[in-house]
Amino acid sequence: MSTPSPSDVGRLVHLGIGNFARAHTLHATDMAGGWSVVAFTGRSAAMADALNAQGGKYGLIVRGAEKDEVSVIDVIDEVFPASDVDALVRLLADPFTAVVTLTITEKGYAAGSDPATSAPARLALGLKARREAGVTEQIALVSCDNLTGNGEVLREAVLAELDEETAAWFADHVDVISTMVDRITPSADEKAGDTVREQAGFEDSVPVVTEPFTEWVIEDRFRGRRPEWEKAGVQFTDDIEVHELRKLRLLNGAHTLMAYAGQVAGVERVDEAISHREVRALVEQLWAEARETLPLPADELDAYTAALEERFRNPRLADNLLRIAADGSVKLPVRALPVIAELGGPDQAPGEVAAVAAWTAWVTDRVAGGGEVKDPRAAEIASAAALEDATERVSSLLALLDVPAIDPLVDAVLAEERRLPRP
Ligand code: CS2
Repeated sequence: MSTPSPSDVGRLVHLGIGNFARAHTLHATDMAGGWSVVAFTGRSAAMADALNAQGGKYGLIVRGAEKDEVSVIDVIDEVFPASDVDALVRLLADPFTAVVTLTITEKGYAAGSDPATSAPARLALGLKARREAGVTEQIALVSCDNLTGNGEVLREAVLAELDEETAAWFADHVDVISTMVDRITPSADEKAGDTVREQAGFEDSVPVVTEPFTEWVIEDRFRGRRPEWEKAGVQFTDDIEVHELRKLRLLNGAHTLMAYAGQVAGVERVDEAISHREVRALVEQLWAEARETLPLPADELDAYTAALEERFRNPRLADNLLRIAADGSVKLPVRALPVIAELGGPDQAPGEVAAVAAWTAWVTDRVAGGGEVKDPRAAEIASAAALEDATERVSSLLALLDVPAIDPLVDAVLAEERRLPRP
């Protein structure tokens, strides 16, 4: 095992260049210095044209409770649309490429075998080409998505697409790394472009707005080269799981609860949801339950939730609940259902059940009102949510969560649905 030396440089390829990656992963890579970065878009290819037209640069607005700090980040060399599979294969077959980071969202890991639409399938093609090119240097695949054991999930997804020979080569040549990522990054507001122009003199068609807080904890098992992310305050650890669980269950769990319960109660933004007396009480309840499953000292958890509350209250961030409400069918199984199961069932976890009930209630209201539910299972959600009989409706919705049935969950969800605050 070779420890990366500070003089090591290489190319980092990033998959999924949305707002979050530009606020977090690539910003940290910029601060680490020295590396070349090539990025691929998520589903929207338009981001490639927009960023290439401005030389890969973008404005980053760090929006504190009191003021904005604007900088122009110049770390990306080139952006390709996700559909350019040849470009990715070429880059992975090049020994200079040593790291691939991914922000492809939770649903990106279950996207099937078609390289045109599945990042794991594209990576499998790239790794095959790397083996065939005789590259001996290790490459690291680094997952930056909100999943427990995101490295393991990525490893499984890529291995499932690999031919036998490349699968055998994989163990010696590929590291798959889990990480915990955190920086709340809302959709940019309409004035963000003006803010970047006024404060940094840069004309930007795709600016990023983010919060001051940022955290990245990475599993410490690279055999090959990697950016010196320590320079950006990144923490390396031998025990990634506890960091992932803390963040997913406390931050993302509360986010999911607020996204649905907040909208059902008639508010639109995170700062409004956390200030809503009854929604906030539900968040406190969910936190109390999630904490029971986390092997961390009480004072550390107190400090963490207090800091979360302050972040959620940031009055200038304007984080829309609708952003967080997307993809509930893949978020709830990571954020809420494991806590219910670990605590021994719905009776032990009413706050977590409320998160699930807020989802079933919200999709039901939304479908009834003709609104869009953004979710990989949107069509099935729409038919389940329209069922007349409440028990059938809730059981059909829960069946979409792809987790083993928790027995009395349907009744518990129905009961919590009735208790949710309404306008
Ligand atoms: C949010 C996350 O979209 C969501 O579901 O919970 O994007 C959240 O803002 C980030 O994980 C914060 O680090």
